[in-house]
Amino acid sequence: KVFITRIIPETGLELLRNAGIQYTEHREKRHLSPEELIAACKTHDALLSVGGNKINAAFLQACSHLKVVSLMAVGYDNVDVPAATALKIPIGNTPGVLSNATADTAFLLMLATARKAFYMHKVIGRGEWGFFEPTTNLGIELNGRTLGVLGLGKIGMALAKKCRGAFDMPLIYHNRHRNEEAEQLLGARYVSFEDLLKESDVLSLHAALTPETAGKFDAAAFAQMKPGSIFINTARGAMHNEQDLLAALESKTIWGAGLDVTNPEPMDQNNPLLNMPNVAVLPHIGSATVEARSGMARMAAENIIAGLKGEALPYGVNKV
Ligand code: 8YV
Repeated sequence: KVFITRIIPETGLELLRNAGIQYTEHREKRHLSPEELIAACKTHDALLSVGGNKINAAFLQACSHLKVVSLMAVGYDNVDVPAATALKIPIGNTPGVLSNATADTAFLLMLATARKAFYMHKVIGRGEWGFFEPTTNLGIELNGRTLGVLGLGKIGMALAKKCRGAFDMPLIYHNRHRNEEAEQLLGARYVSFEDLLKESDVLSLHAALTPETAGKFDAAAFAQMKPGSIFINTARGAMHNEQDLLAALESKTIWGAGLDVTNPEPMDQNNPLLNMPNVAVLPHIGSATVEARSGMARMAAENIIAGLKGEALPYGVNKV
């Protein structure tokens, strides 16, 4: 029996049913508390986790009977993987299938920010379209500008290819490892983190949230970026300091920002970022396409099926 923390696409549920696996879905529109999640998992053999439930050491110790914890997400910063490995609990995730959707979201935010699109939409809604003047409502063009990527994995590569095709953007990146495919295929240049800040016209985050990347974009980082630059975060809100970002935008230290992830989530509806012309914010919809979500549900279910059989997970994070 599997406990599923949210309503998920049929592709995943159908696979589970066909494998003869029973499941319970938490269908209420609210987060489960840590105590409720433990209580639910006590009566199940596996967990299919959606929405960043804290899979920490306390949870894993309380639920050490679980045969598999399958995340319907690529990011696993919410999981204490060493604790899971020590307890021999396999952890699965869903990489690859959401790369295009998330890169599309970053691309959308870049363009929306550069042309103040979300703000203009609100201006019309307020009845303030007004009188045309050639010097107002001006954005900036992305063509030929330098794309900087922090974390050049599958999602960063998907974005870099789109930006090369659409806007002929040169690519620089900073990463834990060199990305030879990017260097050969796209002529990408590996740079230090400081040079990434200094040289990017658009700086897009595609790294995992780790102690190394948490809070990395603070006042000191924004101060090193170009005045005409755009900051894009579709990775995790905890990588940027939102007050520092607001200050950098207000002081025109940077040109604009596009966020699909915020800190905290959900973002407060009165957050001043929502009223700034050069800012575009989305409610964590990076992977929210029919294609990506049905693929993620399928992969998450495949991990459950393998884990319950005691087999290695097809999309495993740890070796147990
Ligand atoms: C998910 C995500 O929607 O995959 C990830 O890491 O952030 C999103 O695709 C979210 O984590 C829900 O589990």
